[in-house]
Amino acid sequence: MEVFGFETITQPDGFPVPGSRNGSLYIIDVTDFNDPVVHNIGYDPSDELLWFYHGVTWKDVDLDGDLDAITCRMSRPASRCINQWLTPVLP
Ligand SMILES: [Ca+2]
Repeated sequence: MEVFGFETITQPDGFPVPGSRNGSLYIIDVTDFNDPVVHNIGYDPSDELLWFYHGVTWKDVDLDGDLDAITCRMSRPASRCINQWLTPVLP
């Protein structure tokens, strides 16, 4: 509610096991529990690495008054783990 003005669930997705797929970071609008709307805010079509997201902390990083998503993501096969800062913009 605090970030988007309506009820949401934040869902980090993916895990680096054989046969797994690319993960992402999803915002799920649960205003209507019978018709949830899923928004993918972690997907970058230009990125060729497979990323897996492991958690989210909401913090206003740039001090603009809006909470930003800080997440840790890991890639496969490079096995890099980095912190990422996302400004969530829903379509
Ligand atoms: Ca901000």
